Amino acid sequence: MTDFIAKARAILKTNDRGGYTVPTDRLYPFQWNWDSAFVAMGFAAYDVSRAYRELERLAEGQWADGMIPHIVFHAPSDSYFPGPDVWRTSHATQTSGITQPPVFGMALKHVHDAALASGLAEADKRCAPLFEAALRWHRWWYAARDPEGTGLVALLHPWESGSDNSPAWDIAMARVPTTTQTVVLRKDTGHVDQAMRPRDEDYRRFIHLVDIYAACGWDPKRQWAAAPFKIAEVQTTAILLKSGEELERLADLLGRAREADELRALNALSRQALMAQWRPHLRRFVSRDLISGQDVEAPTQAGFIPLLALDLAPDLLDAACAEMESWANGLAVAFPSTPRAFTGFEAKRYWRGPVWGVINWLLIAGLRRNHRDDLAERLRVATIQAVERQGFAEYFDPLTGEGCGGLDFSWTAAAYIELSRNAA
Ligand code: 9WN
Repeated sequence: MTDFIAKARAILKTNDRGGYTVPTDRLYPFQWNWDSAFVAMGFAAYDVSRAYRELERLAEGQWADGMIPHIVFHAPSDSYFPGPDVWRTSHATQTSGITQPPVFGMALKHVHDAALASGLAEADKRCAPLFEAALRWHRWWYAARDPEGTGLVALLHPWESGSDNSPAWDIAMARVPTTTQTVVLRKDTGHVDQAMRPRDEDYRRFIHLVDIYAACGWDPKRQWAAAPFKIAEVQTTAILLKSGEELERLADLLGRAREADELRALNALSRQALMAQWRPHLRRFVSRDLISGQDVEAPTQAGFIPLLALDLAPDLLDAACAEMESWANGLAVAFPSTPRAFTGFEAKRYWRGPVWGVINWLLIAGLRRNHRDDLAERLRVATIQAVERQGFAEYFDPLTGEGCGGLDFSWTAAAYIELSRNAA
């Protein structure tokens, strides 16, 4: 084992709070949804039982309607805002009221494959209830976030994207008032430099949305009707589709023929809908703002995440890869969450330019699926080197390579473990 792998495992151990892993100490003191899915895949490399446990603890937060929330507040902490008192939800274990990208299905298949390969006797027994949880969550996505059956799922809050202050939301969020009923008492800027974080104005809008949805009693139908922010989103749909494909395979493995058929139909619908979001003149996929009816044209990494779940025709693939190359060229480290030529680019401000290990992980998987191993390998090596030079930072400045945000970050550790064992 190299020193870096040992350090990555030590970070996951330090951030363990009893079968679940916090993203990092103090800044994020609870269990986050997609962070835990990536972490479970990291654990799968050396401790499959712990990997299942990460997903089991996340599923404890699942609501009766099937949603798996973006935060599960297993134990109290006063170092994060907004806490449970702001969310005002009613699940037995305290949780937030919104969701996050559904990496869970991908993670479950990954963990289960590792469990079978290692001969874990209880593999099927551990997998079955998690498959059930994932399936219920996927049904929730299609029912609650695509009530018209378009195949694209919508987000009602930027935090649901996992890319909170992405330029993709600028136009839609400008319509959301900055007034709040809840007092905004930020804690994040007490942990890291405020120049790396979303702005105060962003936070007031984030909380304005929370107030609206809390007033709807977190009922999906009422929220859908009241939402001033509603984006049919390609990154989330691509992740849902990729997870849906993996769940389809798991259903076959577990002998669940009816569920396999159900997933096949949902996947086919999303595949077609996602493909329709390709824009040749932009050489990438775009989301749709359901309030204005307009394409979301701001350039972000989300435009390439559909490679994860689609097999692109050669001309589209050439165009997408050429566009990706043009964003990556000349940077200290790729892949940027926004290209530096874009006016909204900020090298250190969270999702407005920086490089994220888990985004690279998804892009690498998408490029490999589409047989672009060269570009995939360059991104893989870039990610590994960024960590080896700067440590397990939350994210990296694409211009300088500097590690930014929180330190000793769980998903960066998981990405390192996965990418360092997984050369093309
Ligand atoms: C809000 C934990 C999470 C990630 C998100 C990232 C950030 C939270 C915040 O941290 O979001 O969910 O308070 O900024 O944007 O992707 O899951 O690491």
